[in-house]
Amino acid sequence: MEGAIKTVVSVFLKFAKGKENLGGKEFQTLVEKQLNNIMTDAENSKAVTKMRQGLDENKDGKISFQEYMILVGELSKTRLNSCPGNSPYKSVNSH
Ligand SMILES: [Ca+2]
Repeated sequence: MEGAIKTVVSVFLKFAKGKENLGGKEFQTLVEKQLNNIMTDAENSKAVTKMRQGLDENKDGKISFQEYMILVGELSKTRLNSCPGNSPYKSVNSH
């Protein structure tokens, strides 16, 4: 658990390159490099742009750490739902 938190934080810092936000390009790179195993659309730049717009709560075109955490939470939920054997929850939106 501690390791996972450190990873989540260090990934953000690495791709934000010391800034407080991920720009569009940085976000795209992060998704491509880090999430291509769990996201089918990771290399589809249109899909990633759409996802970024959905996460961008204050509409400044950039992804803050807070907005990035929304993504991490959403992906964690998806992951939980995709493992019915390990999950105490029923998958509501399963395909
Ligand atoms: Ca934002």
